[in-house]
Amino acid sequence: MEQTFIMIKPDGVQRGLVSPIPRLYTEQPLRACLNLAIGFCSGLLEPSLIIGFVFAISLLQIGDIISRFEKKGYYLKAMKFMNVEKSFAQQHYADLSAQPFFAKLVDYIISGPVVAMVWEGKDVVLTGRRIIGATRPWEAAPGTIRGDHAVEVSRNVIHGSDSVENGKKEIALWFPGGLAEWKSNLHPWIYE
Ligand code: DAT
Ligand code: MG
Repeated sequence: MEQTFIMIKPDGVQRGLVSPIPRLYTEQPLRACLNLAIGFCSGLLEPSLIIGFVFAISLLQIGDIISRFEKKGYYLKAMKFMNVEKSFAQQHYADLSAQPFFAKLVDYIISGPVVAMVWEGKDVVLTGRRIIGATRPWEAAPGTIRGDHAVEVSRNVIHGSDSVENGKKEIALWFPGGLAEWKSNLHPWIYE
């Protein structure tokens, strides 16, 4: 199965497209209240349940961007939340070093933390690019991440490898320690 490198860029992080709990409260207030009530009642019976409960809802609501890949049927193989050094950003975007926007692009990528991930699945490189949408957000179809969440090409929320070959290079660069070994129990329900 194919693997791709996906990165939520600093604007995606700052705009809360990753963070789970605030979205639950702003978009599904009734469900959030119900969850809180259940959590409170269980906490009365057993205080340690409150902590387990908060942890459980944060796992259930794993964020808009991440859940698009997960719902599609792809498997998370690695994820880290990190700040990037300038030289590292230059290395990641080395293919674009001759472009006039290169310096600006590098400054933007190091302007705040990013979420770096590896996703695995059938045709995940190409399909991942389709989920992300066109580079220029005004050309990205509604329903894609950039189509739904971005306006400017220089603030387009997310990166995805553009070929299997580049995916391998990017995964090696960002996750030199290797990936998680696991197989989802849903696998036979998603893949033939
Ligand atoms: P993609 O991220 O869709 O693979 P790319 O590899 O051509 O696109 O460019 C990398 C990033 O560089 C892109 O996501 C946003 C930025 N970028 C591309 N074209 C740009 C432009 N004309 N002005 C400013 N930033 C640009
Ligand atoms: Mg690219």
